[in-house]
Amino acid sequence: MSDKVAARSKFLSVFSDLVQELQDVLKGYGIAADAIAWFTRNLEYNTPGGKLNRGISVVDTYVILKGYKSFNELSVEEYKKVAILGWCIELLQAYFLVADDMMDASITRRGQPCWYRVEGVKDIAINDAFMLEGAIYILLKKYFRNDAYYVDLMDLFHEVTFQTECGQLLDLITAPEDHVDLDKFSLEKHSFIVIFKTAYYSFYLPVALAMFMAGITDAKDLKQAEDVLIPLGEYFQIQDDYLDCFGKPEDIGKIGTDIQDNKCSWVVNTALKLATPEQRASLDENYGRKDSAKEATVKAMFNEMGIDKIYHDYEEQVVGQLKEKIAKIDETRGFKGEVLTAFLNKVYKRTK
Ligand code: GPP
Ligand code: MG
Ligand code: MG
Ligand code: MG
Repeated sequence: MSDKVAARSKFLSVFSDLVQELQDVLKGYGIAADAIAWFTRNLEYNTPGGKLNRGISVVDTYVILKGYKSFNELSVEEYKKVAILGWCIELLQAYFLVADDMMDASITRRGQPCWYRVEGVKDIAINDAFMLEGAIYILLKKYFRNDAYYVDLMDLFHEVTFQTECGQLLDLITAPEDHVDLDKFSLEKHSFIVIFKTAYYSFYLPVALAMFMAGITDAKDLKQAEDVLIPLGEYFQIQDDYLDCFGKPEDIGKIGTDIQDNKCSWVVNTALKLATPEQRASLDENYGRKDSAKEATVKAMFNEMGIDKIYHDYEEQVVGQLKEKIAKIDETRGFKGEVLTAFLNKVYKRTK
């Protein structure tokens, strides 16, 4: 078994305990058995099916900060706690995705139908999303209430959740379904949207959680982490936008919807910057329409404009800048640049 497969399978083994523990909470409330079964199905359908990068990153970061060679050096209790923090991010992600897929009218997620499209679910998915979020705080309380940093963890989850909701808000109001106005878009607006809707919870949160558990919490170190992880998360979401248009559904596990959904994505913003008046007129007419022929016209134009090459140039440039920043990390208080390099390596040139 490769180290990566072993790390994933150990992390997954904690999930079954956690399901059991959450079921016990519901049993304690005396709720009907079919509600427990529903909640279990919600947890199992929506939480563990993805890449688990965010969750496993909490473990990886903690291992690096503590100076261990691998997660095998953690005690059983220590592993469980850090993995619970990882699963709390995966629950947060599950909560966001269940809701986001309804808002984006998406079809598939992680190679299966979006939860709200599963037989019999529909709008119950809204409550299911809330319950995935609620599970985070049940677990934090169970495992961390006696730790001095318990309030820091809760605070961080609350703040990052709110930041993500702010990003989602701007994402949604910039892309109304019934009215296309490409003048509303800009790369600056795009940058705000993606930093808030993705970078905080996907990149800053896993590292900050591991830092709290490892006791490396000087404000200067949290800031050093944030200063690299936010631009790294921005790059990651630009990849997501790129892959939505140019990726293969069998690689990314979802069918791109950004063009038809009128999304303020990096791809369209880059095209708008370069468009001739004719190309702009065609974008005005074809972008953001629920019509696959119009979508194909837009895609053909993106290809013609060489967006693919611009993306790859951007990627090399941003990765170079991030490496320079990481090389300058001050490690005197115990924070380590290696944490950030590990993240960068997971993101660079991903296809899924
Ligand atoms: C994903 O963006 C956005 C989120 C996961 C944040 C959702 C936030 C909420 C408060 C619900 P996306 O729509 O581009 O992702 P995907 O392409 O995976 O659907
Ligand atoms: Mg979406
Ligand atoms: Mg969305
Ligand atoms: Mg996307």
